[in-house]
Amino acid sequence: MSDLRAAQWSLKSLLRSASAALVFALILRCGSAQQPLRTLIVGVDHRHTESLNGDWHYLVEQPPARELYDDKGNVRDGGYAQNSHPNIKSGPHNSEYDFSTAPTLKVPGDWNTQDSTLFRFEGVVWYERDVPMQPKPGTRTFLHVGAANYRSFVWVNGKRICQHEGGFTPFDCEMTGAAHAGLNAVVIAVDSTRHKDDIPSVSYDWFNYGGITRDVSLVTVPTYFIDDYDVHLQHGPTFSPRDARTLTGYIHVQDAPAGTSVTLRIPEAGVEKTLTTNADGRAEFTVNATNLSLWSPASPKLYRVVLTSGTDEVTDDIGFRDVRVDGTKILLNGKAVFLQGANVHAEAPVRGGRVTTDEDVKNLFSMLQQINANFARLCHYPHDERMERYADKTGIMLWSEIPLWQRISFDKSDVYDKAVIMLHEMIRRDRNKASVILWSVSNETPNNPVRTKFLTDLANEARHTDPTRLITSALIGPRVSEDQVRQDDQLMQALDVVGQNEYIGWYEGQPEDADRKEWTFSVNKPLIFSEFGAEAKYGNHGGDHDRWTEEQEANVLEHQFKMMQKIPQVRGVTPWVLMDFRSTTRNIPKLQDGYNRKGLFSERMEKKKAADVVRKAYTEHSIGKAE
Ligand code: GCB
Repeated sequence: MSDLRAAQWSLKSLLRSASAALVFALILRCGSAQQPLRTLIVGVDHRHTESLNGDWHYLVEQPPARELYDDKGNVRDGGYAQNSHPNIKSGPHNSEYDFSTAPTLKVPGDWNTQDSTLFRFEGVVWYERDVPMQPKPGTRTFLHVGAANYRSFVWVNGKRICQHEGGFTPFDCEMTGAAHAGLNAVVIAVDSTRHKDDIPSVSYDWFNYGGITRDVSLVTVPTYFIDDYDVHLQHGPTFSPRDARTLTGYIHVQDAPAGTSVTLRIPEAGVEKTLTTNADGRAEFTVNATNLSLWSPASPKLYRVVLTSGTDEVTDDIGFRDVRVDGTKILLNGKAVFLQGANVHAEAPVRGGRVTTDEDVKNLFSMLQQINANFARLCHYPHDERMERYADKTGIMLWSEIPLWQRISFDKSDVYDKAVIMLHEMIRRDRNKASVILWSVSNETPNNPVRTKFLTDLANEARHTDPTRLITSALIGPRVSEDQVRQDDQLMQALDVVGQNEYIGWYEGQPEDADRKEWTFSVNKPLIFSEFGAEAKYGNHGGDHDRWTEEQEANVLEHQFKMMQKIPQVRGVTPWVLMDFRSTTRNIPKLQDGYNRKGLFSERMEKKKAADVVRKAYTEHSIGKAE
């Protein structure tokens, strides 16, 4: 890390300690109350659901948010959660708020880009919607929230039904006992306040978009229903494409008694099998498929998979493929691949704000296509499921990451538990997506024994939860001031693929310095240069060494690629970053104006010179070899 970066880091630490005092009360308030999430329905976007997207009434509460938290920090069930209405004409007023006449926000959507007074707001926003329902006997209804940042609390008709922590993974709250025929008041309080022991912690280089940022729906299912499943190509100790015909995995039927029947059908692969659940509601299977076409970027074949249990049926579109490492090679279906991609933040091109629509996703992928990418690192948190679906269909390989960014409270066991929950939620949602080949446990964490133990355990947990994918992390350091750069971070021992971030030519030294660097790694594993780049304002031109110009950004990337060509174990590159994105820490007027400008494209999708450098290198496959 350069001195500048080190200074940035310590400045951030300072600010953090200052804000720590401010947030201390809030930590006390929220820190211990979270319940681990039990239900998470997989494949909701492929189920028959009733969308609750659209207008929700909202009320804003600035910290300390006494409607949501009492003075001891406990969540209150009185107040706004009760959705009472003021008795305006006759008085006395029994309440002084009224959701029914309050303005509305669009769901899904961050609040910051919908109401200009909330642009920098971090605190609590209360959402309310009257939901008509006709519950039928023998059915259960869940409120599915694709993601809400960061803490969410849900009431139905005044009864609290669940809460969730984490801004980027889905949760499902059972409404069955609380809902009735007719209109039901659904109130969701979302708190985007940052705390030290959150994941991410208080400081990060992206915009803290608050609110219900992903789709919301009602999922109605029978008493026993399929909540989770995993259908994948058998992952044995060796792989041969000729023998790749065995599919294996499990189907889980929530609350089912042992012996409940479940059917798995994949008509195009000639699979039809009836299974029975064990005492945990789980039915494991291993079946042979006929004429299986494996998923790959060249042929992103997806199979229609139909799961049935009683009257519950789920269909999904799943690709089958094998990914593993062999020495320093990454093998997809037994063939060595070189990953050429870019880092992608979940920010909507042109209109700004969080990605919420198919159009946003298409726009992001269109920029990946322009640089000829076969890969993307979805940083720094799980993205909208639409991204994985799109990548599945179009054959882009993905890296998916939990929001464990730089410094978090590695010394606290409850923070570890939280990281495990986030990891499980990410894997559970996306384990059936062929495009996802890498799970990342973290980004740029300080190299010390406490963090190494934390992340080694987390990497092992990821591997245990999903032994069919590769585990990675983006490392930072060592110092690159010398020409000999030796990376010997012990965390690499726990990874299948090493991610290396560095910013030679931007945070450290000149672009040409990269030419002289000789990297060695203490492990013989595949390496992805997971971040490198420089800032440039679109349309700002000058010489190759004029900072903030498109020319300088392009120059940095050219020298980076030269450096990487000399490192035999490089198996992938993802420049930082596909598109300029909002960050509250980037405040140089006229150049940044609140944006991190390291994009290959501007936030309006305007192509910078750097994008052409990347496209050329990817088209010529000149950066590295697959083997
Ligand atoms: C990094 C971080 C990334 C930042 C980037 C930058 O190392 O991983 O989140 O946005 O650098 O631009 O400084």
